Amino acid sequence: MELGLLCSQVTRICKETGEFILKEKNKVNKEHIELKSLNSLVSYVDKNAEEQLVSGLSALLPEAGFIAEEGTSDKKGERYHWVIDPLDGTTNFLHGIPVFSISIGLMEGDETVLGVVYELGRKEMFYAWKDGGAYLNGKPIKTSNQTELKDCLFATGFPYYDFGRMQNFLQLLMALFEQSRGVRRLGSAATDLAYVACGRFDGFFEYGLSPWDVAGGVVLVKEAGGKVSDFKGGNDYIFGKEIAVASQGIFDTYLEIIKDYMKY
Ligand code: 2AM
Ligand code: CA
Repeated sequence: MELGLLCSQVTRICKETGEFILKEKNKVNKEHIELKSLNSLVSYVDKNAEEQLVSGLSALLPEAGFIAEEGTSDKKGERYHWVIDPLDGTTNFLHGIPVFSISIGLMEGDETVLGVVYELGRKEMFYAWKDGGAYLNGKPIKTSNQTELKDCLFATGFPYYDFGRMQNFLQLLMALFEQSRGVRRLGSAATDLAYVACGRFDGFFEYGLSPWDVAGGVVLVKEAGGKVSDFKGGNDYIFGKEIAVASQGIFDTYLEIIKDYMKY
């Protein structure tokens, strides 16, 4: 399969759905908000956007299955699966905060081979495919070349349902506050990963995430030269609900700190 060509078709589909989401931004109001589970908001915008994406992607690669946040399709594929978050950063979207993305990953077996993150607040299209490099709006991107923690800016997401590990998480944050340039919390994991890929952030970590929050972004980070793992240093970061990514030059030091505080 020609992944580069497929990737450009996926970005076209994302652009169309992105226009729909942005058009609805000014219409959606508190009455449209539904609660899926504790703190987990959704509206008709997420659902309609996902239907559009599933229909566009089905036409591109009919044999592929889906793992999609809003459950539009749970079709099983033999070899390929699209992993879709139609709106990553829904809470931002519904509160009028401008960081939210469409995130799409393609898995071939256990491997993520194509990723697109379209950040709608700034209309930035990030995309990458296996062995093809990573790009932002047509230009190649690379992770940062930092080698010292004190020069690094990190991103994370705050726990919103699994509060059992909160003390470890807060102590990890305190250690990073002291040793780095700072920590940001944008509210969209897909965007955080894209920002690591283009060198704006030097690293990102979060626990409690779902496959659709990270599948697209990890391809960006890897193809931009960064490293990706779970908190133990293993490969269970798509379905394992724990992810740590960073530029090559600081990854090992950074992962040791995460392991230390998260007790691995
Ligand atoms: P979502 O907007 O698609 O739900 C931010 O920490 C990351 O966690 C986002 O990728 C967000 O994806 C996900 N997330 C899911 N539910 C969340 C919630 N209730 N609050 C904050 N983030 C949530
Ligand atoms: Ca979502």
